[in-house]
Amino acid sequence: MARCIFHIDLDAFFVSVEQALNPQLKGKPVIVGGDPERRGVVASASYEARPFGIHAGMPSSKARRLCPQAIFIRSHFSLYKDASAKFMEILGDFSPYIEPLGLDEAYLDVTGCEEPYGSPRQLALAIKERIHKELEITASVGIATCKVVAKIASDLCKPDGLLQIAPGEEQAFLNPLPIAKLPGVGKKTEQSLKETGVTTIGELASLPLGTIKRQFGATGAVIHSYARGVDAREVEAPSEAKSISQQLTFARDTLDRNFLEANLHNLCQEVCQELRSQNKRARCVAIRLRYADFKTITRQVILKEASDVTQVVFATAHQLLSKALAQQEKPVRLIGIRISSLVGEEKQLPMFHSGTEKPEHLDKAIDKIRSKYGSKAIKTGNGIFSESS
Ligand code: DCP
Ligand code: CA
Repeated sequence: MARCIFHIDLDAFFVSVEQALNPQLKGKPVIVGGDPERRGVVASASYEARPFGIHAGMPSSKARRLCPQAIFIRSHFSLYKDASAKFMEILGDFSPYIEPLGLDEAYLDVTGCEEPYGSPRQLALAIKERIHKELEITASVGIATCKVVAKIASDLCKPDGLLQIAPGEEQAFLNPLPIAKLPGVGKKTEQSLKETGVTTIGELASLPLGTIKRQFGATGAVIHSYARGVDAREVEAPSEAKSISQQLTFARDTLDRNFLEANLHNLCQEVCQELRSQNKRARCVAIRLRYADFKTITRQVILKEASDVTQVVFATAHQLLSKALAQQEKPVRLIGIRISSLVGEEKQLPMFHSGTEKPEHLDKAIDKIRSKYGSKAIKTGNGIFSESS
């Protein structure tokens, strides 16, 4: 029996949450994101703002030039997290097979769940209605026999849409669409395909598999299969987070080493606190720097032993920063940290005094105070500079 898979995506998510709280914002060009004065970027734009050319990732200052009457709102992540949790909970009432993708989208395998509703379409309408009733947010739903087609369908019917691709109709649906609509086709792949004259998904599907494999390797085989509407991936709950990251864009580009180190320390503190709250340790530490000219570098290192100690992670990140700064002395606009290769909580008991207990105690005490009074309540010496400058 063919599977029945939904891809459900909330419309203009951050904006919709703000509009639900403040109905005066409904029907207006609204932008949630960073401050236009401080090099913020657009996170979410209402559908009324989009005809002005505004989209996520665009500098907020540009968005304001394009649509001066738009209402700008700063992001409130805790609100979006709460709304997301409710959204996932609603979906869980309709099928146990949920695969969340970020905060506001999910795949749902509803094969066999549609019976009480009469049809997949009726089931999708019931889900949309529940979301609307409880969250005051519209959702768009794509229905198909596989994930990739469901995802493309939901994307095409936004906002407040419902698009069902009947079994057997996948190829006809995909054929005329531009290749950029296909998940897995990024800017580079799109460009290379265009250079060989391939602009639609149908044209990609009709290329011999060998040709596309030669050009793009394993990825080629995947996108070729997607282009034919073939995608055997199951809907499955994701494994736990594979990395934790934080980054910061400065109001002014800077070469001030103390300032960079202080900010890096604060970021390390934040990711390590999250790491410890998950009872995990990390083996890989990476930093990212974006220079004034937008050139971005990543430097990473594998630790000898996984750690959750802020001082250990910071010492490593600090070395990476020093090396990077020694190689290129250019003003920096963004600094970021990412810890990955996370391992579970089983810790080796130190046979001898290793000298690492003390920082761990310090971390514990800091975590406790920060979780009680907020992240600004306490900072260690290395992190103070960034607050006062
Ligand atoms: N987001 C962000 N920065 C981006 C893209 C997205 O902060 N560059 C956040 C804000 C969005 C949310 O993630 O509200 C969901 O992203 P979507 O791409 O699904 O965008 P929207 O939900 O805002 O709009 P759409 O109706 O197109 O899904
Ligand atoms: Ca969305």
